[in-house]
Amino acid sequence: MKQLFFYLCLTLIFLSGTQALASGSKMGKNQDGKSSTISEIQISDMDGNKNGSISFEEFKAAFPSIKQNVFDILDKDKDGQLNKMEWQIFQEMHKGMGG
Ligand SMILES: [Ca+2]
Ligand SMILES: [Ca+2]
Repeated sequence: MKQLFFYLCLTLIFLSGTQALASGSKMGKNQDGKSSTISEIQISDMDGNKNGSISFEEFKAAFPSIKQNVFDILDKDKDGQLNKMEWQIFQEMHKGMGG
């Protein structure tokens, strides 16, 4: 259950991170104060060099408060990039927590 707690912490980090992403006007639909949810964010929204995966630098650009160890947890195969599948795993996890 320790891991579950950790993912809850992750969600809090992400929720504060999505505010930054939304205010970057990329999403352009949060004028009424509604925040973007994790499940609405696509790889392509973060993929600065359009190679189909997210480096830590790209990830941090979208979520300035993110830490390397958080990225490492999401990076299941440890190749230093988040691919679509790894991102979807996190999105599913997030949905499972009622977010
Ligand atoms: Ca990339
Ligand atoms: Ca990976």
